[in-house]
Amino acid sequence: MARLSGTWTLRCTEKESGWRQGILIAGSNAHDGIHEMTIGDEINGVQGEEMVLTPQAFNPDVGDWVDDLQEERAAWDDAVGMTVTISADDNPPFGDRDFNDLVVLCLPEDPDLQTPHTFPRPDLTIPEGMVSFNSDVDRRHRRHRPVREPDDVRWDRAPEG
Ligand SMILES: [Ca+2]
Ligand SMILES: [Ca+2]
Repeated sequence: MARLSGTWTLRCTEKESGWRQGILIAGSNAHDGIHEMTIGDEINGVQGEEMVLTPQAFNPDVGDWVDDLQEERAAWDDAVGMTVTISADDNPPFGDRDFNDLVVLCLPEDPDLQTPHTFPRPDLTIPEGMVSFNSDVDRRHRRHRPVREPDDVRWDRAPEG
């Protein structure tokens, strides 16, 4: 499951499975529940302070939605900002682990997550030896962390829209 805060667009970029696929949203202001998705589908304005996104597949034998096995990846895209990609393989533990049964790209709608100033970019001007390896790893981790800290002042800002 992916944990997100703020306002996001969810876009299905891959769906290669015989089973129906969807994303289960919890903790949102207005989008909780299962949303069936296929390639090209978009859900806009998914907003919440601590949302949990879980890819699911509709298992026809069970007649219900069941959790997929999933991988997630956070990345910085210079064009759109902070992105999170959820890749799912259905029918665990019997899946083929192709992780393309459902792929959902999460795109930020918050300006804070769209500017290079939100997360420190690598500063190549820092002289060698000034930064220890550990703090470098910490900073990289912080930069990609999709959930904001409660003590972050941005939490106090009123939600947009
Ligand atoms: Ca699969
Ligand atoms: Ca597949």
